[in-house]
Amino acid sequence: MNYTIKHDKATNIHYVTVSVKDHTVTFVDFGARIQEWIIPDKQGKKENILLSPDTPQEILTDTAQFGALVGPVAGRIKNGIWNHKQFEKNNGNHHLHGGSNGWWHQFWLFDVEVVEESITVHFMLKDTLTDYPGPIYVKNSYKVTSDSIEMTTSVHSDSHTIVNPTNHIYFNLNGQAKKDITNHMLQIHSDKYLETDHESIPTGKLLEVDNSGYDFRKPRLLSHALKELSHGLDDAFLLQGNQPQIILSEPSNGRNISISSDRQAVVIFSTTGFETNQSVSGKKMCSELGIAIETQELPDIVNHPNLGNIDLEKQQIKTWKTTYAFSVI
Ligand code: G6D
Repeated sequence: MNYTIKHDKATNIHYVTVSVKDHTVTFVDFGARIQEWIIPDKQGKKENILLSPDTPQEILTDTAQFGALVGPVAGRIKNGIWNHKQFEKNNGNHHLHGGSNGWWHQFWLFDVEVVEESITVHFMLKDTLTDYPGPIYVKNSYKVTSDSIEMTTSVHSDSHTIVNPTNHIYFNLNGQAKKDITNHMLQIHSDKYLETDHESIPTGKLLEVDNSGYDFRKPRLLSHALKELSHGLDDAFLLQGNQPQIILSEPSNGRNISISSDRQAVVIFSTTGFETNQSVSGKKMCSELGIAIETQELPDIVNHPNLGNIDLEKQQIKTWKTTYAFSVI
């Protein structure tokens, strides 16, 4: 069990690499990112299972939030308006992922805590750069155990504001993004998904997954599922209590990720048709090279209060936990 810290002078980015038993995780202070996660396959071959921007400069200029802690509010806010306040319209006519100065695009402070069986990297941010009422104080901790990353996010503010963070982690269990994700199996314990319009804005209606292409209650091969869903997946599923709620696997190499969360929902983004100039894990980003799994409260919930709320009252503390566990079967 050990950790190292590397500093890239040109970008001022710090890489914190933590090794515990059979896996190694690298975090980055710009965006409080899970940058790389190296796990074995059933032959014992250790490879990176995330989409990871290849250079510090690519992290600095990233616009797809690879592995980043997104906030104050992940997802879209229709027309960027909340409580008569106009947020930045950085996605057409709407506000997305906390805006261009969101938490994913800020340098966080960090420290490392070593205890007998685990190493935790704590990231801390006092957010004064987004135009949300605040400042918002956020602590995002990643506890690396023998077989998991336990992410705990805690927020408070001296003002009444809104917060709905997520980690925008993109998986590719083939390792080093050597193939696309259509050979993966996906299971989601969810009976309902959120209807959206042509601009990916929620209508506020929760639809039954039963008899639809959104039914992942039993494990499904993504090559089949993504053929049924012509635009791929960029959708929020209401999570049930039984944990783990989301299981992603690559049967031929035995890699399996189970995700357990106390969050209300998960957004699954299959990156179908998502082409950017970015190079990730040694490849140019292309359609279905990775799958993002983003636990959070339902998107655009400020416009659908019947579905819940993401208000953070003055001096209120909110804390959430999502655990990413790996196994080899
Ligand atoms: C696209 O609609 C998708 C988002 O869900 C995703 O987070 C982003 O690309 C990176 O806007």
